Amino acid sequence: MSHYKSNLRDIEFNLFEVFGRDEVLGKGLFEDLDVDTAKSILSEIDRMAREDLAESFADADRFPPVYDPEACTVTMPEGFAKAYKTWMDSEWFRLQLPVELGGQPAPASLVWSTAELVLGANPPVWMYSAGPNFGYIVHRNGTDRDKQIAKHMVERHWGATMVLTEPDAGSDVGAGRTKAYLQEDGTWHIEGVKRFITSAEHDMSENIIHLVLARPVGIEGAGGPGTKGLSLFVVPKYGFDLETGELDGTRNGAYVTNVEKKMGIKVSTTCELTFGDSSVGNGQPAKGWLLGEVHDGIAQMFQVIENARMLVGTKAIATLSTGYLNALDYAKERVQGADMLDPAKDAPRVTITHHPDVRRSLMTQKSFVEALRSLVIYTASWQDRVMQAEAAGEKDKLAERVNDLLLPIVKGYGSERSWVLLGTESLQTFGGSGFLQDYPIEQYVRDAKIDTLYEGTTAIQGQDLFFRKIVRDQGQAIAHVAQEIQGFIASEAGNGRLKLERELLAKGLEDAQGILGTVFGQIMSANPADGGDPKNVYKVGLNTSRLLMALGDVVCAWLLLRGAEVALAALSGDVSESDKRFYEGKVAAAQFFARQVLPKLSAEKAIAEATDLDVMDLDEAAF
Ligand code: ST9
Ligand code: FAD
Repeated sequence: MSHYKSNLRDIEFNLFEVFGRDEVLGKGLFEDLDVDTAKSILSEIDRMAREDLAESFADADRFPPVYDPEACTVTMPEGFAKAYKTWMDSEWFRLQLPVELGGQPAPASLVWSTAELVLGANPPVWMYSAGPNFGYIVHRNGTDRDKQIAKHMVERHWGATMVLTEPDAGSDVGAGRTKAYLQEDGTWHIEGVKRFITSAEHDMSENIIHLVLARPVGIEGAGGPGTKGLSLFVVPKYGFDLETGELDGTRNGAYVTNVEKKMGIKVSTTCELTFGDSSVGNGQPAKGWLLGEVHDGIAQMFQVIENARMLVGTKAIATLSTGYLNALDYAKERVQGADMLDPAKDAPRVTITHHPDVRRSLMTQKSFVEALRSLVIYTASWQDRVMQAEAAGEKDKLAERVNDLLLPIVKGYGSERSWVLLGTESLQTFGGSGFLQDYPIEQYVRDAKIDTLYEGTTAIQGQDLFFRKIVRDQGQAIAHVAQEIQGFIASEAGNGRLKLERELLAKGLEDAQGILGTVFGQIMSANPADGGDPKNVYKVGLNTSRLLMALGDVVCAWLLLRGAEVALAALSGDVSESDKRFYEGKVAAAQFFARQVLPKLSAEKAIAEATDLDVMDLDEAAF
């Protein structure tokens, strides 16, 4: 039986009942994709995820890829390679590609909904299969030569990687030392060692294209310090004919010189990647092309990173969802103890769903899962607007700003909540059995921990949210979202049934705004030009992760309550028995979240306000 338990009903509820995605389907950019087609795509990918992609999930964890250090190659486990082939052969990746690259553009909201299904069933399938989508980045930023390469990446199903990290350059990408030397024929030779590179070696595609950040040497106006001095290079594993894409029999000097042994997602290879070392492999240089022939590497790479941050948040949430549904099934079967109402020693034993603490735990899981799913699809709905505007040759500035604001919340807040709840609630529901490999939960916990780390740790997401998405944005996106939430609070949403929850939301919003105001105050008080103390910037650093989590809680509560409003309206009409249960569950989850999560924000606000510099002044030796 499949480990993966999906929730297609809730995905469709968000898409069509809450966020009205039928409005974008069947017209304009998406005219070839109507609602029925979208639903049949979801249904087919749901089936494939549960039946075909999920099958090798545990096996590939127990028997991970095998690295051969002599040949610098990796042999993938058979079952996983089969799942990967199934997914690539289905060519659903074309939903993310433009027509000129052989794609069938679909709204981001639909794409990320399908992503949840694949990422819940077997996350590395989605990650390894990103080659054609990397091709889109190469196409979008490229010269005619690069566009030709992009075409091969799509049509020949080549793998691809994003290559930023080095031993001394993790969060601090700008500390990277890998260099690029221009050759007479216009190509570049890359030299350096990159670390932790996902999918950099495997045997599932005939070629792998590495998108590498490196610092050009001896070029005026490029190669300076920090991230701005980095350029983006397209570096293939194997040489190929530019016209046809046929491999030309040459092996480029980019070799995987180690594959890490990890806590989770073991089937996803995490590689040390060595470029142009004469003592490695065939000793040949690592030849590459400068993407678009412009030195704009970090901005180009962030186009990949934005997609990957959405991916990581969606992966985390997908895992929490299947974790919760597995826990729920277990709780409905597991008989242990008597009902609290029946203290007799020989009282009948009941399933653990009868125990209040188990119910609290299950509802905590359900409400967060459904909130986070809503957050992903809400964010993606803004991406739909960005896509539509771009297709019309315009820019939807507001949609771009709001999407930018929400991305660190999807990634940072989504991964933190998911990883913690998987351990403290989903695994806990199983009791000791959750610790065993008989159930998928222990693997979920191990596999989900990475989501708070890669693509920018949670600390980096918090800083990105405050400094870039709020301060630099001059508060425009956050003001828009706050205004939407205010509108909901002031409405009659729920027709009396959500009155208390709207009050709680109002207080939660006020507290989150209070935290934001406090952090603003701290940054203002750090300006020496106004007589401030520069050290006060530490106070900001002590609170950006708190702000990230607080805004996440408020946005999630609001989205759940919007869902509850829709559910209450549906319940006032004729609904089937299963829909009745579904909608009642939506209302219950929203009320629970508003009542149990939002009141904690007052404490967070008080803590933010009381921030001092004690922890920064303490001698390191005292820690
Ligand atoms: C990794 C991979 O961890 C993990 C899993 C991979 C899974 C497989 C991959 C599959 C992906 C599929 C993708 C397919 C693609 C499909 C696409 C389809 C459309 N937003 O603030 P500054 C830029 S990989 C946008 O001064 P510092 C911007 O250009 C490793 N841009 O930063 C800016 O210039 P300006 C991940 C942003 O102090 C410039 O950077 N590693 C943003 O120099 C400089 O900005 C990390 O994530 C943004 N939010 O550097 C590193 N932020 O200001 C984490 C910056 O003029 N560290 N830019 O606009 C950070 O993010 C740091 O904050 C830092 C700081 C490096 C940016
Ligand atoms: P560090 O940057 O050393 O961080 C250590 C700790 O310090 C963290 O808690 C961090 O939050 C904190 N910290 C660091 N700087 C600051 C700061 N300025 N303010 C506050 N706190 C800070 N990279 C790629 O380029 N491509 C990949 O495909 C890829 N895949 C990966 C796959 C895996 C399995 C792993 C583990 C990593 C992968 N990475 C990849 C690298 C990943 O993006 C980095 O690990 C991550 O960005 C953090 O860098 P680091 O590990 O060096 O930690």
